[in-house]
Amino acid sequence: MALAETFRSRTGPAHRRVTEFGQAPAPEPGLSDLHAWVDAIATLTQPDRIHWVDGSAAENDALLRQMVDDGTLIKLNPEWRPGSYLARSHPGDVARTEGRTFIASERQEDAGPTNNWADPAEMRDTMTEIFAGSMRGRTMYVVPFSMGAVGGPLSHIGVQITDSPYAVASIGIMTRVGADVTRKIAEGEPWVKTVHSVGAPLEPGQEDVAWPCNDEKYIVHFPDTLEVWSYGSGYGGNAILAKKCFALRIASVIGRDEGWLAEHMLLIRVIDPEGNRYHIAAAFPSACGKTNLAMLRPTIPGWRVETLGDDIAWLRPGEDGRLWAINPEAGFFGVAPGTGESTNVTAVETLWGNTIFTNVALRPDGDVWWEGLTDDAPAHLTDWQGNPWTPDMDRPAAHPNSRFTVSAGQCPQIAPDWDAPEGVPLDAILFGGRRATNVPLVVEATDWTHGVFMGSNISSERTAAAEGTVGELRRDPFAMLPFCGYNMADYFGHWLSVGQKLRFDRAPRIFQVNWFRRGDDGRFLWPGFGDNVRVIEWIARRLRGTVGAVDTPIGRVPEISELNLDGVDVAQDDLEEIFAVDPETWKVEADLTEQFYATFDGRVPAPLQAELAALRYRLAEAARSSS
Ligand code: GTP
Ligand code: SPV
Ligand code: MN
Repeated sequence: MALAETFRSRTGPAHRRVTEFGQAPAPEPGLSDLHAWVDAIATLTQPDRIHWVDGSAAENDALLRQMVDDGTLIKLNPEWRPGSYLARSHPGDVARTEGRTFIASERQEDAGPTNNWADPAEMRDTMTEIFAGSMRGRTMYVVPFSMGAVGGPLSHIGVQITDSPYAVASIGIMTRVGADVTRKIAEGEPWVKTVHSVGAPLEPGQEDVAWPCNDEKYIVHFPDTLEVWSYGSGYGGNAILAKKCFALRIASVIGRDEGWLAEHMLLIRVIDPEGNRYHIAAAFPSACGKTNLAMLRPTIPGWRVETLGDDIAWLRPGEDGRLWAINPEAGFFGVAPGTGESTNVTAVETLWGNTIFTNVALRPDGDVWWEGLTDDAPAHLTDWQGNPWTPDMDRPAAHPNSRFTVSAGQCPQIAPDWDAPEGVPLDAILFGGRRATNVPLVVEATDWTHGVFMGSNISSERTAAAEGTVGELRRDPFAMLPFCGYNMADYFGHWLSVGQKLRFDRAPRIFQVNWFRRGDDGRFLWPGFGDNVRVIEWIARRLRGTVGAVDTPIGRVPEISELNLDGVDVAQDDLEEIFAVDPETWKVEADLTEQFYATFDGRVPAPLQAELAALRYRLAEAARSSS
């Protein structure tokens, strides 16, 4: 007997009761797969109730009210933060769990050495086992969602089943949820199945906790059948399955097969004083500045940035030979600490209300606070775990990976057409990371292949966005290390092949940036944030062909005198250090690249191996001419 049947016979059919809102859609023929799948998951997980989410405001209000009553959310003082809530997670459920994230592809080599592979048949049995009865005592929500405007040419739809009302409210902000998606399913549009349980069934009479979760966690992707199963965590990227699990890991596989790219990128439109528009996408690892660049307030007068997206972009070659991009999300799930008036005033304004905060500190007046929101901490706070906190304590009041969840439409500089189904044509792509040494402020790639080589070499110091040692340097190619749903070497090859579909004079130009270089004394050498527009300005002039560049072994950098530094104070010594390219330390980088490429057993595309050889040659030449 198959495992699923075993559980069915052991537990009996699910007890159904539909709540006030969550009526199931009428059983029309186009929805029979959906109904059958929901039935099967309910039979397996044994929820007390099934609620079909319609995405209405009334439903959302009821859900939020219920979560306040249950103690999952704290309602913030509406005088300061209308329509806003604070969630405090379990202390062990605060970030993505990369060690518990699996790619269950038929063939292990399709997952590659950078992913945790699992045998799909075995993993399916494991999922059947742990999900059996996992929703007992809880409501099972069925959430139809669209990534990208519903019906758009680059959009994709899916359904998430979850027993977490917090996840439902978050999905409602981060995606487009509602009956129009169910309509698309009924019309026969393909959709992705995603299943989520916090893994904390309730026995009759057992009291619930504010943040149910399970010590045992599984974030599992089945790329061959386009499914996600997530167990044990209520945290963002582990629980909002439309985001990292679907829009990156599963979508990267769909993109590989269909000729497009699913990327961990922000998306902006930059407008110069003459009104010229530039569309830029940028891939930085988690907690390395995407939201900040997406909401940049330029410090050069006359320049403007319009926000299109802050975390994920889907890129597709157009018939015009350009690379078109959409932001498939509908909200921001952003890092709170470091977000303040002096760093990201746009985010601060975006968060005026209608926001769900997770793991930030609570002020006595019922508003929120986190490190970096203001220069000085309030005298008394309740910290992210609910304990009294004063500034003399040597632990932060907000968790370093505390987050806000808010609709994109609330951003004061959101592009008026951010929702346009066809997206925008890209002019430039930036790759970046958090590098205290070696990597200059900006380097331009000589062509697409060199740019792909750059992307494949991104490394970054680890942040609090995932479990692991903060500060440790690791390779994070294209900022996709935790998010690529297939073999990373094949993904490099896919980037090369997408480049071949673009007209060479219309392909976006590729740059590497690093806002995080530090001096010997440990301070950041570059002011960053709004001043990053000075780098964007140079990039824009490069795109127009109105400024030259200096060749270095690793690519083209600005002549320091060509950088617009009016109104900002950066010492000449610091500038020189920001752009320094030391052939000796870069030889070490090249060695690391070689070691990294070697982990792929000969699968790294030959053009990238050739780029590595060419880099070594240029470094040797530079070392010879300087000695
Ligand atoms: P994810 O949501 O995890 O993908 O993160 P993200 O890439 O959107 O990072 P985010 O913009 O939230 O920034 C993370 C941290 O980096 C925040 O604490 C920021 O204050 C800090 N940061 C962002 N931009 C800069 C910069 O230009 N310079 C410096 N020094 N810090 C920055
Ligand atoms: C990231 O870690 O890159 C995030 C947050 O954007 S999460 O959605 O949790 O992945
Ligand atoms: Mn991210």
